[in-house]
Amino acid sequence: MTERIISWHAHPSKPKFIPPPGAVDAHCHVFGPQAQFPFSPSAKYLPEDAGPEKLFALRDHLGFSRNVIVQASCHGTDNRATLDAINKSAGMARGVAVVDPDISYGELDALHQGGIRGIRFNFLKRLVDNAPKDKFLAVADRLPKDWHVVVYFEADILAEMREFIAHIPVPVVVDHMGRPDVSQGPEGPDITAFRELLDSRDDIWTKVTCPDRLDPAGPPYADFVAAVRPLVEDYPGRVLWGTDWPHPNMQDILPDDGSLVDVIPQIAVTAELQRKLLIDNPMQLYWPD
Ligand code: 0GY
Repeated sequence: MTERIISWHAHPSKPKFIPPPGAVDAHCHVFGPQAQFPFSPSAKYLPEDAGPEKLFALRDHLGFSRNVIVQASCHGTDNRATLDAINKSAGMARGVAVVDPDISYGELDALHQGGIRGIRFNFLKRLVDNAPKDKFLAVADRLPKDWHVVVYFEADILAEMREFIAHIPVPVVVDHMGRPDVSQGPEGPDITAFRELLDSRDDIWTKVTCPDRLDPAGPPYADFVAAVRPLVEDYPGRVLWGTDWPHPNMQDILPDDGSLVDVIPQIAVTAELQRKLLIDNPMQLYWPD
């Protein structure tokens, strides 16, 4: 695998929606720079560099204040690129790491000092080779105070994820709502099953993210809006929003980040819902201290 892919728009539009001051982009990544932070030997895709300078320029262009940087699978369990970006953010970024389940307490503490506030368990077979649930639960038991677990899976395995999620001993954040088929509508089987998961504990949060991945019709992402707006209204204190920049693996349809931001007022239709989605909720999880 030698081709370096580019999955981000070179000139994203300026959104019409102006995020409230202090808004957090709570799901984004950095790639590299590879010369300093090489990709994992088991990476399933090899992107061009998309480092912190580009990320922070996008943050400013879109009108956001903070970022939550999620360790991308192409960097494996080497979190140095994520930590480097957090370190360069002047306190305006925090992160989610991917760790070897045998990680020591000392290494976890170092990640905490570096701005990490959670770890991610990725169950997508196209992204990772192994997802050992028993080892994941063991490491989730040893996390520093106020950390949480981010879980990434697709709707076809939601049923088998339920027991695992029930046993996670800290708050849980589900990436991209577990990737429902939004064309089924707000009462379709995927969203219904996902609501049942949210109802199974009061500390499961979710990212109402990735219209570009979930709604192939593209902007204005009508199916995504129809399915997700009721979720934001029914779980206003448990939703997060993010760009997903640099959109790993989206090289065939480069999402325009400005259009993604313009989805926000369609799924969070009042200023209060927008404040919760973009400020109160992510601040509670990532800047509790
Ligand atoms: C996302 C989605 C994807 C990739 C990763 O860590 C990753 O490589 O998260 C994907 O390909 O669906 O959240 O960025």
